[in-house]
Amino acid sequence: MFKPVVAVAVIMGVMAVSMPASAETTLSYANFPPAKTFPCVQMERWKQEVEKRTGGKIKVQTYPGSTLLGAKNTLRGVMSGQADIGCVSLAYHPGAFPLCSVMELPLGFTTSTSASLALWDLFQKYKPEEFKRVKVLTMFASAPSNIMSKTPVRSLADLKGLEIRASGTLSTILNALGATPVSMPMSETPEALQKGVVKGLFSSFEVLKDFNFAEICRYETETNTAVYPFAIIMNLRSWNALPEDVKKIFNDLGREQAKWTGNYMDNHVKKALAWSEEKYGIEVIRFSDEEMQEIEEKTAPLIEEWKSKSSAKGVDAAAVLKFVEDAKMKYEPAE
Ligand code: 3IO
Repeated sequence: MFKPVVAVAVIMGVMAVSMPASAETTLSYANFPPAKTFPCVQMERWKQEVEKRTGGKIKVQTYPGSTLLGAKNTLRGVMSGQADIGCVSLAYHPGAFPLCSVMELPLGFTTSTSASLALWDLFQKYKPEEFKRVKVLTMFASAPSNIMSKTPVRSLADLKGLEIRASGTLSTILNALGATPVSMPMSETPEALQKGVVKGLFSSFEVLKDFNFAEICRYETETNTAVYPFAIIMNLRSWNALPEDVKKIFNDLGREQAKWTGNYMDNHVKKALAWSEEKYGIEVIRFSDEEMQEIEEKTAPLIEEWKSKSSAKGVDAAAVLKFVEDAKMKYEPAE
C-alpha cells in the first residue's frame, strides 16, 4: 500500500545524502617542494587541524611538489586566485619584502623555533604593507643555514669560487664569504646538483635526508648564519568569503602553527643528521673561532645594506632590527 509519509521520508533521506550537510568549502593549498619536505609536512598538519576544528566545514586540498603553483609564481598565483592558499619562501622574491627580509640577515638564530616565533611577532607588530594584498595565515623560518658540499669546506679559503646554491640575501652572504652563489629555488636544486651546475648548497640540514642530498654532498660545514623566512598566504577574496567562526579558527592557528613547525624542524634536523651519518658517513665540519669571527666581520656590511635599502622603501629599519634582536633574546634557547 502507498504510504505518503514513508515516501516523503525516503525522498528527504536521498536529498540529505546527495546534498552537502551545510555550506562546505574546499580550499586549495599550493606548495612548491616535494611532499616529504618540511613546508609540506607543516601544510598537512595545518589541513588536519583546520578540518578537525571546523568540524569538516572546511576541507583543504593540498598540492605539494609544484603541482598547482611553482616556487616563484605562488605569490602572484594566490593573489590572482589560482590557488586559495600558498607557501612562499620570501628569499625567492628579492626586494618584494623590504620589512620581513630582515629575517634573511646573518643574525645568528640557532633554531627554527626561535626564528619562527620572532618572525611571527614581527609580522603581528608591524602588519607590513608588503603583505597587504593577501591574508597571512602563518609564518615560519627554516633552521639555520649551513654549507652542504661535494668537496670539504674546512676554511673560508676552501669556499673561494665554489658554486653554491642559495637564494635572496643568503646568496649575498655566500658572496661576501668568497663563494660563487647561484640563486635558485630549492625545488630546482636536486637537478642542479646532479648536473654539477652547483657543487653544494646553503640551507638547513634536514634537506640531507628529505632530498637525499647527503648522498651527493658528503661534507657539511656548520655556519649557522641565517635562516629562510616563509609566509603562508591566502587570497583575499577567499579569506573574506569565510564565515567569522572559521576566520577565528584560522587566526588562532597562526602562532601555534609557527611554533609547531619550528619544533618539527628542529627535531627533524637532528634526525636527518643522524640518518646521514649512518647511511652515508657524512662529515660534519665546524669552523674555528677565528673563522667564525671572520664570517661575522665579512657579513656585517649586509646588515647596513639592508638598512639603507629598506629605509628607502619606507621601513623603520633600525626599529625593525631592534625588534627582531629583542625577539631573538626572548626566544633563543638558553645555552
Ligand atoms: C627549504 C625549502 C624547501 C624545502 C625544504 C627546505 N629546507 C630549507 C629550505 C629553505 C630554502 O633553502 C629555501 O630555498 O627556501
